[in-house]
Amino acid sequence: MSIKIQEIQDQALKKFDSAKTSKELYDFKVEFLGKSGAFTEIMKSMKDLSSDERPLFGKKVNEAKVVLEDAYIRKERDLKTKEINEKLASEWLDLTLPGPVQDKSTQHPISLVLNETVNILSRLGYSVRLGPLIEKDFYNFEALNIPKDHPAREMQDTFYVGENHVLRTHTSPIQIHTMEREKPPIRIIGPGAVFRVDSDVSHAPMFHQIEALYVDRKVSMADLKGTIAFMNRELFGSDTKTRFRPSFFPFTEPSAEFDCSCPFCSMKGCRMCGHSGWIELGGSGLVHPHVLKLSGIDPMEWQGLAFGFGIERMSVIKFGVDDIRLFCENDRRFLDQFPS
Ligand code: 2NM
Repeated sequence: MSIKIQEIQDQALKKFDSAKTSKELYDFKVEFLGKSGAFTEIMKSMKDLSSDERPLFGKKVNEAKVVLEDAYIRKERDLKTKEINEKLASEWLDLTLPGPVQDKSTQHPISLVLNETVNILSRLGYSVRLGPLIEKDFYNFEALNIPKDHPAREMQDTFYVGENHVLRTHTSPIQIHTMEREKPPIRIIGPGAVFRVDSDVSHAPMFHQIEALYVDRKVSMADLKGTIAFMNRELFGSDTKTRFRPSFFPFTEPSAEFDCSCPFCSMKGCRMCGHSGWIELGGSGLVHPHVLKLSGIDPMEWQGLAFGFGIERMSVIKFGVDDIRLFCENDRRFLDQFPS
């Protein structure tokens, strides 16, 4: 019987030794040491032995198993090492290759000008109010003293939404809503998208505006000029000059358009300023007493200043953009040139 054990052990050791892969080795292990392997079979023959032969037989089988387990572990370690070395020799990684490129995000030039203006005016006590894009005729025109026969009300200039509603043509309705809802003193900025039937190289049907409103006792043109001059210096540099030209708007009296000294040529005259040294920025004025009254504010007690400008135009001036269509095309070659 012990000869049989020795035979199986030798056979197993020979097979283990001949294994070329760890998979093959494992299959041989199962063949001898597995549940229905050679040793399990031989253990079954124990029942044919006499009771004094059995302990010795059991001992021999266990010894043979230990020898094989040990041989298996050593052979497996050799094969695994060999396999890893072969893999290392045949495969390689180029650790000098660049990693995957992470797209960097940037702020849209409209957001940059909007955020900067909000930051500047917030230091003067202004806070932001928003409003709907679709407005009643009353808030977009009537409350702003724009008469029924005013050309801005024509279908050719304004997008109508049914009989009594329009896509807002300016952000002034935000100021009207605020004056109706809040008590003076009021110091607010209304930024947002506005819509006009207009489309050519320098006009888009949707663009963005910022309008500011300050209602308090004894607000004057001096406050208006100081506020706008400060904003322009902060936006374009401390040596920027501001100029006011008399103008007309139905919702302000008096009204003035405002310019800044040309930041491109320091007023020497260039293509950007049409060789005048000045660049037109926006409109302004003292809120018309009739507009205050319509919004529930007593013009004998309170006065208001208001001003507004187009954000695209401000962005064109600040960044030297030469085509306003770039603002809504989402071309990364354009957008990537702005800071994040
Ligand atoms: C401008 C120019 C001048 C303005 C007036 C008002 C309101 F509602 F208070 F009357 N909001 N915005 C205003 C005045 C806007 O933008 C070119």
